[in-house]
Amino acid sequence: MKVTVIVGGVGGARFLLGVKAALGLPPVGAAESETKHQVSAVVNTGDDIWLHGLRICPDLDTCMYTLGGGIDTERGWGHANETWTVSEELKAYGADPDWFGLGDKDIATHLIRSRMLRAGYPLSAITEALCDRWKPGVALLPMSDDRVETHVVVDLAQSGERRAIHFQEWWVRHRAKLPAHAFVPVGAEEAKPGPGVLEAIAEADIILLAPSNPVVSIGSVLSVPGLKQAVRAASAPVVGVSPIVGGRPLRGMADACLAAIGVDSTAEAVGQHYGSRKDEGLLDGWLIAEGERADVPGVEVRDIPLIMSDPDATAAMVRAAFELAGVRP
Ligand code: FO1
Repeated sequence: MKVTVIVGGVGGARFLLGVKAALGLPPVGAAESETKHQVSAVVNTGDDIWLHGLRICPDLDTCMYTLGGGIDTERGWGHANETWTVSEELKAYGADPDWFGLGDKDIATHLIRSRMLRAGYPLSAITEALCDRWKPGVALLPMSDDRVETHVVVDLAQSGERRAIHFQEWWVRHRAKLPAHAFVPVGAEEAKPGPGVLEAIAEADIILLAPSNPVVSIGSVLSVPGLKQAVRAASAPVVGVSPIVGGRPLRGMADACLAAIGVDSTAEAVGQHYGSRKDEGLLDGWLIAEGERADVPGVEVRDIPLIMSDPDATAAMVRAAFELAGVRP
């Protein structure tokens, strides 16, 4: 069975562990024997940033480390057993910015990626090369090989002037506490879908929207021209998983992002935001948390336990999505 998942960072990576488990694949690492299942993840690259001369791709790296067994499970990003010597040295030099934590092991990934980018390799080929080591068991497809960076329009506290800052500065330096007026995927208009992305969507037996940030992750992926249309035109059923439980995101700050675009932090509001494929939207099915209700016209809604406490719990969510879509692995 071909499963294609639209994902962002931490939540998306955890969800992919469950997708693999639901298909009887080892959540971490690649399947030993031949498998009849193919999982493709279309990964958000709007969070990517150049820092200290290195290209950082948080969502791709979070998926790669999580599925390859190298993630720091506490933080949800970066390497396990990380050290911060280089970051401390950079701080000693007063090298800006000092608010983004770069672990020593993580820097090796960025050095390889930056060297290959400078040698002219596209991000998709670089990701494939990095995955040769990590063997995530999922095809990690950057949403685009072209540069798309999410910028956030905020009022700077001191002067009150309205400025666009990089998403990472808003997210990490300001902890998303600066009220955001808009999210702008800079470069999206000229971006083309990454290699394999349109095929993964067209050939899927089921398309899943991971419980990632609807605005800066799922929204960013679908800001690449042609991707939303591809999902809407796909023959596969499209099932989304709500990232909001009990009116709050389980992780991250999706509520701050949703507020900025005038969408309530409820499973119902996010489901309506994605919309039904029968209208102009994306969804055929929408999974929300047990006991909750959501009226999403034209979309079949089911409530199930949505806590991704471990790959098996997440696999139960994925199996519920398969059932809702009427597909069988
Ligand atoms: N998130 C933080 O809150 N603080 C950090 O210092 C930080 C560093 C970092 C380094 C590499 C990386 O791949 C991710 C990192 N993140 C950090 C997480 C990142 O900001 C978010 O995971 C995504 O951009 C949002 O999904």
